[in-house]
Amino acid sequence: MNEAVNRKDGKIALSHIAVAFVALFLGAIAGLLQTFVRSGEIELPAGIGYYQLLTAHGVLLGLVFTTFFIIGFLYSAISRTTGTLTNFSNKSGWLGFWLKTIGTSITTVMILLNKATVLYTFYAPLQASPWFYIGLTLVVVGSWVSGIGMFHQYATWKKANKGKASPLMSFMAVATMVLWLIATIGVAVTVLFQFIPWSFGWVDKINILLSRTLFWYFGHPLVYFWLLPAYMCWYVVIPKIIGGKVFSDALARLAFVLFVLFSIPVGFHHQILESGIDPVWKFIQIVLTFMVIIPSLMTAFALFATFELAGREKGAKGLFGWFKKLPWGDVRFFAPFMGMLIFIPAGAGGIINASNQLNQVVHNTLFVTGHFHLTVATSVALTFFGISYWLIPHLTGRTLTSKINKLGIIQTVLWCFGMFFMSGAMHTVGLLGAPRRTAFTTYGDHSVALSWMPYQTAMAVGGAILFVAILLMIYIVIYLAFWSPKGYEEYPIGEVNEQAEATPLFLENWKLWIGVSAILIILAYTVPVIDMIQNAPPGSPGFKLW
Ligand code: HAS
Ligand code: CU
Repeated sequence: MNEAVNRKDGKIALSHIAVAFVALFLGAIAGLLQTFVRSGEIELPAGIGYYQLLTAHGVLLGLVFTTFFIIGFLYSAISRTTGTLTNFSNKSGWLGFWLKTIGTSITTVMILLNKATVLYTFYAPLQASPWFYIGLTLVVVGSWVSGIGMFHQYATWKKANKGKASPLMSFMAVATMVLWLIATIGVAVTVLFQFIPWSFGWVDKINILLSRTLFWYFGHPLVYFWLLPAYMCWYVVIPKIIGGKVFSDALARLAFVLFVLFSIPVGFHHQILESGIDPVWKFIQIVLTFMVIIPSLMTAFALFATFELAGREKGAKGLFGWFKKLPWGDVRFFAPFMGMLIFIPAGAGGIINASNQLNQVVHNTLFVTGHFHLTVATSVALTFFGISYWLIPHLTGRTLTSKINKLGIIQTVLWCFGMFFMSGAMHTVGLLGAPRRTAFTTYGDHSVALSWMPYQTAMAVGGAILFVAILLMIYIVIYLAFWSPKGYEEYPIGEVNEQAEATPLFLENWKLWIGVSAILIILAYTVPVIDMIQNAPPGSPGFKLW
């Protein structure tokens, strides 16, 4: 097995990560300004709209930062664990990168020109310029090309190592991309067959309910596409950093398989309050939503076990003695760990969202915005930062210095503080009824709306702290890429605990898992989608409300 990612292959990962951090920086500026507008502190200059910024923020952070970082990281994981990339995988890596980058540029320009102020969910009947949708299509097609490149590499390894379980990291990368490919079919169908013809004016009307359903068919697994690479770090990288072992290879693989099975047929939990869907089908999809909580609970269990076993190995005593043995001063551990810790309340918030009665209270309020700033913007983002501290120097042939390690710890603490204020205020004010996706308004000085104001100020304070943290992160990334001393930084990959059971090979039976996944999707979606098409209302023309 190669000790390092091959330099030539490493460039694919590095290029993706570079675009990811540019997007992070631009998206963060939008985020900072939003919190200020929303709290009534400032008005935007030069005709920039609040919703325009909100679109830029969601697209650049939710879609661009994540997708680029993830594909870069997965490419590095595959090439680190299966050896030098085949010619085909290398070429696909680059083709995928360029398609995604061109697509992202088109989409971003359309948003900046104020021709696509439709938010990152681009709900119909809001209608953007067709180029916005074409840009998104290129991003999706590019990600497919990248995925196919990874599958090819994995298949080549499998052929050369018949009868053996693949390296855990590669398996996880493949599972993540399988999930992504199945999920993106939904968004591809709605964009190609609904949004593009409609925005060019080839057809006058769009079936709104169908477009939203196809969006959420994709939109929910999207959140696991963000989460699974973080889980790769938690399952495989963290054990190595803390001087422990992967608790169980089989459990980790099973968790990933369960995500492939259950993360797609659940989109209706975003549409609980959407009319036109029979409650029976909502109920079925909510039951499946509760199934997809299980692999996260398995992950929590495996992590606690990993921590405890590593601690006992180092002489920890008692129920919680292991806690003191964790390497608190190592940012490669500390940043992802804070991500895990915050995933406990973040996941609890998700379970609240998914509960029918409670969803009536929180839907379309800032509570939901609070939820996803804990999940994707803290658990996932802090883990991605945690990965960057070693991955960037690993790929550039440099080292993580103790000064940057310290700065990284400060960065993590600032992030948690900022998020505490911002997301904490969002959750609370959401329960008081403050809607999400709105600019500053007091609704004619209504007393209820006025009671939200202090929380919106707290959101702005949190947003400002987070912005400082972003600047620090950007400095760290640039330092690690260009200025850090030359040397070798380890790519940490944990070994599996010897006492764990051997991994059953059926876990790698992709035909089986993709088959079961297809059955679940057909079960959960066929009848309601036919109903949406057959009993569709007349359809809607496009609106540009900005
Ligand atoms: Fe969610 C809305 C339900 C997870 C992201 N979610 C959103 C949106 C986003 C998002 C972006 O059912 C908004 C979309 C929009 O714009 O409208 N979500 C869930 C559920 C889960 C969940 C049930 N969400 C996520 C993750 C996300 C994410 C992960 C991003 C990465 N979410 C919803 C629902 C809505 C929703 C509704 C729609 C709301 C509405 O009405 O609009 C579950 O997957 C959560 C399971 C997680 C757990 C936690 C396990 C804990 C672990 C950590 C262990 C810690 C350790 C360290 C070991 C059960 C693994 C501790 C150490 C110590 C020493 C203590
Ligand atoms: Cu969801």
